[in-house]
Amino acid sequence: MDQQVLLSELATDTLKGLSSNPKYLLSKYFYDDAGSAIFQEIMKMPEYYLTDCEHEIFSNQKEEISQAICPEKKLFNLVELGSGDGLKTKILLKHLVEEGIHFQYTPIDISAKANHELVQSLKKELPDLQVEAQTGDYFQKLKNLKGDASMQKIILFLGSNIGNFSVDETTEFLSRLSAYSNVGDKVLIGFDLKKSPAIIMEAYNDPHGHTCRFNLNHLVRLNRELDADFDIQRFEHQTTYNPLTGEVKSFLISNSDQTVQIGALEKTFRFTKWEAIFMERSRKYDIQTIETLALNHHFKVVQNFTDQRNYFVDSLWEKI
Ligand code: AVJ
Repeated sequence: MDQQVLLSELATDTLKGLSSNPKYLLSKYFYDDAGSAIFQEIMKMPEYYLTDCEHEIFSNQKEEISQAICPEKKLFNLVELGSGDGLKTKILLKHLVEEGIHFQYTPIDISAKANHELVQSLKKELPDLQVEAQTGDYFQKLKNLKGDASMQKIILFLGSNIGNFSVDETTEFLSRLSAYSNVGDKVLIGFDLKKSPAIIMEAYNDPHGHTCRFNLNHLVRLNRELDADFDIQRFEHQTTYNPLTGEVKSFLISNSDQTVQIGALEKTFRFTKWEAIFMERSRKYDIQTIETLALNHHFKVVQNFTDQRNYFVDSLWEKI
């Protein structure tokens, strides 16, 4: 049933995106099974510093993070939005369990498969941990959690996933996060920071070809799931970085005049030579902007946890 709902959502979003001018596709659809596997490859590239930085933050500062999220050692609910494989979170989970801190872990993910694997691995690695995995849209799930004001919530949104949002989407996301939080609840959000453009470009543009494959896989997915006939030889991948806005933008560019049929939409789309499809944004932030974002949404910044090179920050906020 879920599959059906997702499919029709993919169809509607694809119709909307490819009928727009300029054309776009939504980055949330990168993560089918093949795309998730390619993203694992991206995370393993030495040039993709984001994962290493956040891993370093969690490894080196787990004591400080634990202390800051639960100074009173009261029972709390650790909620993670888009938990995925939970690799970095496990460092924190292990530490909290070792410290004898009482909490429940609620990973929320759109992928039932990812959730199942996470729960299975936690059963083995941390058998005493209380886990309540939830599959589905995280705003729906968060809404349900708001009612339970008896337990403080700590909400994790890691990995610079927030960077995918436009300015409007960021406002929408943080407004809802704020609305579903009670005073005293906390959120820990991973932001990638502005840095030398050369370093950023190395991470996205594209030393091993993984990012290109990641983007083209979106078209392959449309071929399979929407009965489309994209010829991936006829699209080139390109990334730009704008240091004013902090936005990395990823494009697939048609290298010829062509038409593409999408069976499930019963439609044909024309691409002119060198026309671009906007595929993804990955926004880079500065600390000042992060603090303004927090205040604008009724949070105060409790503490910023950065890596040694100051490339990345996990920013801890409290609802006021
Ligand atoms: C998973 C959204 C954090 O934007 O850096 C990596 C996805 N895209 N390389 C990012 C991605 C191209 C990644 N996020």
